[in-house]
Amino acid sequence: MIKHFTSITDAPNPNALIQRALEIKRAVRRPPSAVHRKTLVLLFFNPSLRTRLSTEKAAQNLGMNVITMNADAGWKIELEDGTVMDGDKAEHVREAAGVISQYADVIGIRSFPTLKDRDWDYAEVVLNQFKKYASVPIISLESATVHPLQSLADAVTIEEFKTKPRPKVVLTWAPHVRALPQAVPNSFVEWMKTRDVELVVTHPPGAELAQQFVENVRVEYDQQGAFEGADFIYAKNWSSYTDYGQIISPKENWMVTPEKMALTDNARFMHCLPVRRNVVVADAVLDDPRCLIFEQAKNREVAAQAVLEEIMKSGN
Ligand code: AN0
Ligand code: CP
Repeated sequence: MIKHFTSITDAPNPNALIQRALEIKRAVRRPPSAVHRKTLVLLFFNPSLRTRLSTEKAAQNLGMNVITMNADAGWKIELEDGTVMDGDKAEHVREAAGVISQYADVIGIRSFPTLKDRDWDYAEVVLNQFKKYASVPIISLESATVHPLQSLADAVTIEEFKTKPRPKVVLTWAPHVRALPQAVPNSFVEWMKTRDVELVVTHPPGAELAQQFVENVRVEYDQQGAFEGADFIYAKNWSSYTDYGQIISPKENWMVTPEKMALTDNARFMHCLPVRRNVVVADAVLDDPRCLIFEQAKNREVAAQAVLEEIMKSGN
């Protein structure tokens, strides 16, 4: 029995501890399968409410251990190969990813774009360096350019709430006071393209998304025209891709209002959250019973669970 463990003087028999650690290691190496619990390590380089809670809960539902690290403050990691590390970055991603892989069976990473260097962001340097140097599977918790767990949950939600075989799904740009990533719209479009839906993207000039995402997608600059006959309105702000990272400020008001929703075919309103009330969307739309924001948030859990289960099935 030891009370504290702050120095060797706290351990009456250091050798006993060494031997016990080696014993544990041998047992862990050959685990009875029912006892060995898989471990998920979640690394957040940016804050999160939904992704963090839903992914932790999904992992717990599967009987996994979860370790979450908030890496948004103070942990500066070197991502470039071959650099002389004489600046402020104390650890290279090679070691960080390699070390986390010693504890984790799966690693989740949330990493927003810089919104300054488009090529760097769209090369997905953070995610790809972890993928390259970790020895276990990597899950995106929203990377620089996509947010697949969100889009999977959104696709599940649309599947649940559609009342027509081929609903009209409208992704509308909406205003915001800060420059936000294109990850959610990029991903939403990518996933909707695989579904049996009539997809329309509407945004003001200057808000064009990257060609690789919107190729063959109907884009309309007239928001109200796009809303006509819609079954789902999915609102999201994003900053400019062409004038990279800049806030777009159109002359007309692109906020989603009850008046605009009245143009639809009694559409359901969707947003990934967090949302700024009366900037992105009016209170009356969010508080209307046809709004699906909590259903979307709820579906984040089953989406994450389905993904984790699939990864585990692959024998990882
Ligand atoms: C983030 C974004 O636009 O990517 C997170 C959305 C899931 N949104 C905000 O920071 C408001
Ligand atoms: N929608 C979403 O991913 O929210 P968080 O940023 O809170 O995780």
